[in-house]
Amino acid sequence: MTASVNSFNVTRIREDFPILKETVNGKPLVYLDNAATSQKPQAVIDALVNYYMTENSNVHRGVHTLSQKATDAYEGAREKVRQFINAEHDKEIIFVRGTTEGINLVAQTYGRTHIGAGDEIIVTAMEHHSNIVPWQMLCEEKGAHLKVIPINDDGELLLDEYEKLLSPRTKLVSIVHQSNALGTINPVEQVIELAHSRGIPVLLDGAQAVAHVPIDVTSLGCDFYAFSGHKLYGPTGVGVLYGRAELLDAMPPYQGGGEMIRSVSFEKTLYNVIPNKFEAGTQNIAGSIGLGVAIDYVNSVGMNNIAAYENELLAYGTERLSEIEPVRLIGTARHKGSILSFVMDTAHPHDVGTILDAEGIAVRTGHHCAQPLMDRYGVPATIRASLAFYNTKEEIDTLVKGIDRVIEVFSR
Ligand code: C6P
Repeated sequence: MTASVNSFNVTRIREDFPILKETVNGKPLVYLDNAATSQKPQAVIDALVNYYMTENSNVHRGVHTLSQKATDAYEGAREKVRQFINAEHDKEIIFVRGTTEGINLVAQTYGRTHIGAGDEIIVTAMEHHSNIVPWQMLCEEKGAHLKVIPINDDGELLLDEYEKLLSPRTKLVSIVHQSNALGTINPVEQVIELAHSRGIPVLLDGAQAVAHVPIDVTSLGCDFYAFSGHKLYGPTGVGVLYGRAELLDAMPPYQGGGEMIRSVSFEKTLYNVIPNKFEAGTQNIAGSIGLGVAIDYVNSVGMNNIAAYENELLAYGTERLSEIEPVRLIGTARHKGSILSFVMDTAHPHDVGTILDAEGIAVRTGHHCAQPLMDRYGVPATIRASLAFYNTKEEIDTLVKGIDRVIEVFSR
């Protein structure tokens, strides 16, 4: 155990998240659905209330004091995001609705400009639908092809197969940083190096990774990085697309409207510079400010502390679940984030989820928006316990007791 984990005070941290005091079905809430969305610390809730009570105004549009305050707070949040992922420039941070919108933005702008008939886009077998469907839509429109990097039974990418897929027709590699359904943390450095050595840009879907591992887009060297605020303890409805300035500058706009223009006439419209070029219309101002406060919060805990503590929880959970006979873990990669996905030979995932809910335990059951991955494992669905840094070993024990209850019910 490292010194940082020793100094990690989870009891103290739990005090910051009011919802963790709730009861569900008469039992204390055990929230293990953090990959779907994370809970919000009081500081983020207060920031939203405070914004609407004291600063609410539109940004970049008024000379009046409130508008200036809101603009400063909004642009301040952009700078916090920049620092958090270590991007070089603020203008490389585009506020979007979430990971889904970030990937669609790249598909509809970069993709439509650079990808044509016969070209290829590479994804992996473990993608969320958000990193499959936008590319399929583009492929259908352009006559391009989607290529899929296979995985082994542990849920690890087959890098040799990846290398074989790279061809002069490959125009983009778009892969998930951490799988939402398996927990696998992909070797993105190697993936990027192999693509870049052939001049191919790389997009990383950071929806899950951003809350669990420190992200440094500059040292990674990725071309695009997309994530959602709500998985990083921030509000829903806001997310980030990072793009290298050189690429964003050259891309056409995504949506047209206010803010994204420099001048408009009926003859010709001139577009704004980045990031405004990609932020058409009134943005989720409160959400962006709330995301900035969520970043302050996780920074105060420390991303390295979070990662170390969650690894400890994951190891404990893996050990406990592996001891249970009918439980089969899906996703046993050597390098994993804090996700425990499993099936039980004796019970359907939805029944397991319902019984656990009666015990106050929130897990997600289903295909986790990764149907091709479920097909790869030959299962329709899994039960997924996804852990955050406010979870505890005692909660994992409660999960184990809940699974014992499932076994009892199904053995009758
Ligand atoms: N995964 C889950 O329960 P949005 O919905 O845009 O915030 O995020 C989409 C998304 C993209 N990529 C990955 C790897 C994701 O995990 C998600 C969201 C949630 O696993 C909801 S389906």
